[in-house]
Amino acid sequence: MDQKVEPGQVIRGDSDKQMVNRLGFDSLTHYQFAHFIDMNRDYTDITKDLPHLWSDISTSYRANYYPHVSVGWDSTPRTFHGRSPTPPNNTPENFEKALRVAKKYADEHTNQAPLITINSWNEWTETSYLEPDTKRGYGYLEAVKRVFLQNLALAANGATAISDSEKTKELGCTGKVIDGVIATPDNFSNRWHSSVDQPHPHWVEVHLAKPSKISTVVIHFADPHGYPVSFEGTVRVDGQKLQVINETDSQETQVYRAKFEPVTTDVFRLTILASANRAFPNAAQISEIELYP
Ligand SMILES: [Ca+2]
Repeated sequence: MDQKVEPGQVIRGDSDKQMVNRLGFDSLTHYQFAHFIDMNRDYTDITKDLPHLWSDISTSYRANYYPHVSVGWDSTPRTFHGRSPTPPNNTPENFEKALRVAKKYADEHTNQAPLITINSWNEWTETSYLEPDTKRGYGYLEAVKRVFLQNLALAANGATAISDSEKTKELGCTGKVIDGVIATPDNFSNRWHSSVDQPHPHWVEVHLAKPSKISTVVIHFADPHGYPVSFEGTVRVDGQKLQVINETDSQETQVYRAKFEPVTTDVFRLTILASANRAFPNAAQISEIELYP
């Protein structure tokens, strides 16, 4: 048993391990890859080393070790000299692979909390941040979402979609509401577009692979001039229709998010009663519908 440290007492000569044990910490993690990993190489090579590095640390300390993932590392925004190695190829795709390695580690260590740490939300001066920017957009945040949240409405997860109608020049477009591709204001070709020959209401319906609990819907719109302003979302429960969202004067031009009481269902229908573009009053369009537990 290590000697207890009293308030004000000075202990010299301890190793990191001795000090952590002496102070009685019950968990450990890291703040940055740069503090425990050779950074002078490709981000994908760093990722390969993570599992055995974490395991070595975990077995060296009494406290639980929680795996850490850094978005990147480059401190030159705030330093003029002494440039340190900066690992290339920390793309959102490779960051996602590192997160999957961390999730696997957490899933395998069932004796501790399912927790990982990420550097960071907004460490811009070390070029390690999740926040969106002009280079990667929402790429890093989308990577976190893909790893830790299962979008039940994805075609890749067995969902299918039907709609009341499609625009003649975009036949087959209904499937685009569940393909995982999200329109941007500059390129909104990834969308379901209703017939322009029939008036509102229009609807698009997502059928899940199996009845599942959902409590969150995210709806991505397409043309920033043609977003829905009045719409409702319903689910089917025991053959009955249950309304979970209802908006009559929405001003959101790109994405709508809503949480509701958890409900188990296999069908979500979005019915659009009116859209914003008065030049095309019959047109309704949606780029993506996401459903989460
Ligand atoms: Ca889509």
